Amino acid sequence: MCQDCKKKFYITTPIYYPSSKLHIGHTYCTVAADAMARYKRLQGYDVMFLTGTDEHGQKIEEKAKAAGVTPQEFVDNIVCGEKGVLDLWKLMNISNDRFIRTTDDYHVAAIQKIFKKMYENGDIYKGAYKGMYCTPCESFWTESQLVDGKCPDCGGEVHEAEEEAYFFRLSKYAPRVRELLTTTDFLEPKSRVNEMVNNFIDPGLEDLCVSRTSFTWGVPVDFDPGHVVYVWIDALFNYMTALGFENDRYNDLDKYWPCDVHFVGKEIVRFHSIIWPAMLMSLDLPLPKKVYGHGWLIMDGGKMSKSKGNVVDPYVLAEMFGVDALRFFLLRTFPFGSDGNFSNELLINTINIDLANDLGNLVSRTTAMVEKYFGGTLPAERQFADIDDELILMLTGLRDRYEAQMEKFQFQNALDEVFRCIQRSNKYIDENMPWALAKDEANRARLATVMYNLLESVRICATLLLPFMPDSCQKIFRQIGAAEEVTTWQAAKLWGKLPETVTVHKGEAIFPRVDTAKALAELEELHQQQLLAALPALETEPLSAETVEFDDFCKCDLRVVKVKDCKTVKKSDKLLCFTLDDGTGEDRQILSGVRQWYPEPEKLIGKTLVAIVNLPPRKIMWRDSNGMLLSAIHKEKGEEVLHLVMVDDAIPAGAKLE
Ligand code: ME8
Repeated sequence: MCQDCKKKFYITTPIYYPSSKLHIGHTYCTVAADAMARYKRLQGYDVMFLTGTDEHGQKIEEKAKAAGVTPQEFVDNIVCGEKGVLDLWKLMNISNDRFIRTTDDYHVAAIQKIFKKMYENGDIYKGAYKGMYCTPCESFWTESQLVDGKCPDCGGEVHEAEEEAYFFRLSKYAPRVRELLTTTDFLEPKSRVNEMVNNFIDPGLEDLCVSRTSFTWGVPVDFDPGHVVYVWIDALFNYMTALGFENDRYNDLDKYWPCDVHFVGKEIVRFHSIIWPAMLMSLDLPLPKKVYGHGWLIMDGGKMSKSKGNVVDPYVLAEMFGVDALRFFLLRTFPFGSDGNFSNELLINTINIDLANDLGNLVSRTTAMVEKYFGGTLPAERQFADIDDELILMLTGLRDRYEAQMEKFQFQNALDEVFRCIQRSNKYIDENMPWALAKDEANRARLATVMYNLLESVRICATLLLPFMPDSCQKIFRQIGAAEEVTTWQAAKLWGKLPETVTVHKGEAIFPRVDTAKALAELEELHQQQLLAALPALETEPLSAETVEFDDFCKCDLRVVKVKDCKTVKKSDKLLCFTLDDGTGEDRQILSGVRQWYPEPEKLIGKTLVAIVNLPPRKIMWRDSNGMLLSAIHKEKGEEVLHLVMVDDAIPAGAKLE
């Protein structure tokens, strides 16, 4: 069919904030959208799959400042740099057709035009933004955001203030948006509709402040310098500018708009189901057909976040378990509309049970038996039995059952259908006992039929698994000798598409079993490293709140000492034994637990240190220790680091410190 005659399907993910590297939670939605896009392509649709990055806003401006780079340099690094957003989507085998960055020139210019249009049609007006203002942070806060009446960022005083700002007449569209949500399938799952109506629309929608003057990293309002467009307006319109709305860069608006579905995380459903349609209504533009609000991957009882140290690195997981296993796990384990508890155990179990045991075994047993009993190529003889009918019926009906679930974005249920067939096929092996049939040459036709039926089952299941595990399914096709024309959507509903005398190629195990204990230990080790890396590099003890009397302090006799000798202490991995010149003419011996930081004690000989010399003598490891050397301690990545206090070598031994 020619490209133009094909039915169109336009799907989007949210565009990500490149304020830090993405984690496994971010990959969830993109993997789901990718599976959906691949599924629609398999069905024969002309698909436009869009993802991208949302690069403006105060947060990015602040992070860039802290990193000492420009905001553009900052986002360029996270989007295009090593292991950045683009690298991650490549790694995860994401088949997006387009990638938009909101800093792209064509998008910026289009946003300016859109803002102006809404200003000209009266839906954007200039007003005053009132709130509690924190001067050092240059930020407005609402009463409810304040912490004990103070700025939630710096804890400082706030005062009532007003700032010129533009507003969008969101209130005007409340009745139409309410109707859209309550009388159509615009927003799914349905539970999210109640949330929007009860929590936001019915309590009263206020007009939305859509410009800022407190920072500059945004799309400038071209007719009023000093104002930048509110980041959500800039972000939401990406779905249309990426097709060519108000720009010449692309020309696909007529082809793909209105969008078939926006996949979004639950916390941004409000923006997509209230603000977005209202703005489109203001411009008299067709509304997207659907917004689907998916749940979060939860870890340790909460959302993944860098500050909690529970962020899971998709690079690590993909390297350990394989990209396809990871993609599959995300969509197989959690219902798309609800939250799901992510754990490494669950990931490994899913791989071992579904992929290694069920699917992997079916493929490897089947191909191994065809090789063993027929040298790899099936003979043409057939002998069908009643027991085959149930399998064939189940497999030829699979595509419709799968489709019904995929159309509702119920990936988990769709995969359930496929895996029921895989399990049924494994049972079919046990029922038919090919190893017993192989014992008698008279069963040759029956054995060939059993093998053929199994290969057909694998073919159909792998075709429907293509959107989830594209590379692995191609490997399966090679192993079972399935050419491209028998792995199509049409062929997935038909039995007997493999050649009668098909040749298999048994290869490596496609889904190797994971050694659970070993993998968990490795992941735990990596997690600990990650926690350490997340700690501030340098930690120092808080200053003591307790005061010390001057006279008490003066009682400490602190002297400059020179190291005459320094040795390790037998049977102690902590201690060093110092022989010191303290200016009295007699050697002073001090034992100090600093060996860990000075593994070559002889290098300390000749150094000028500071000791407190009037402590009562102590016995440490049966040796006398007369005093204590002063040292400076801090923590680096959670590890204590110690430095002996060293002073200028020009100071003579015995000099008193005051
Ligand atoms: O919200 N589980 O960007 P973002 C599932 N720029 N999904 C998660 C998740 C988790 N643990 N953590 C994050 C933005 N997400 C805006 C979007 S669209 C016009 C603008 C999802 O990078 C989150 O729910 O903060 C959201 O849908 C997406 O990642 C992007 O989040």
